[in-house]
Amino acid sequence: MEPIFAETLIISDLHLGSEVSRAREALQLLRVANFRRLILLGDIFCDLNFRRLRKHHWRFLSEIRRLSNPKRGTEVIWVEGNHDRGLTQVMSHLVGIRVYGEYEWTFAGKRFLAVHGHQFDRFLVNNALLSGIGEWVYLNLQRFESKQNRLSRFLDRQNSRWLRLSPKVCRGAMNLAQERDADVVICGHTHQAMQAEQDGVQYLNSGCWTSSQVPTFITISESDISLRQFSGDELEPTDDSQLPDDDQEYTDIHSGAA
Ligand SMILES: [Mn+2]
Repeated sequence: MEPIFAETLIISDLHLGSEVSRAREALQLLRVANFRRLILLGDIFCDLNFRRLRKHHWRFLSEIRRLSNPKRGTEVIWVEGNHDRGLTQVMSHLVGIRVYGEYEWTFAGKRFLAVHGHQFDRFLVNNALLSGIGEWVYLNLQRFESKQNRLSRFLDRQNSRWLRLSPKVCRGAMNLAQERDADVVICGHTHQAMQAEQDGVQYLNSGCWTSSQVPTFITISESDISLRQFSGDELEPTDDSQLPDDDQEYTDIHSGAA
């Protein structure tokens, strides 16, 4: 993977606490990339059940906390997703960063708007509970995908829901960008990385970091805005034996002042 230098790095839909979360690779990305601002664009968590968090999930959170230390000069922004709802208070205490519903900024003469995207998901807005259950099952069963056919069909149906959702979120985001006079609008939520441009508004979807897809992220620099795939193959494997056990990390992340 070539070196990453960006003013802003954006990732979404990591779903920490789910079996399919690619926390280890997300952590690798944070460690190899050079950036001044990090936007966590929603659904970083799967739910509020912290007991489901694995060693790498805690390690990712520790890294976020480390990055957000004011002395480092890195700005960390959390934009709330539908799975992160209710986490605002918890996260500001635990990791020490602010959580936004939407985040707007200006860089290199362009106005940017970052919003998770569930706001444009009519099915989710109208059937929050049903949709929540479907999505939970979808994420948790992905690991059995190849073993059972009936399950595969269910997962395919869920996948096609995401695919249908992709243009809807794009349209909704484009409309909001027009309203807000933004040049670039960025969403997650659909788990489908994509780019589009219409009437001078640029749309990007940051995709996801769960096992069924290639992990993707967005970088913004002075000269370009790119949607990129993560390939960790060339990276040094992390040596687990050198790291503290789960309990120690848990203490570590809870002990410092927020
Ligand atoms: Mn979402």
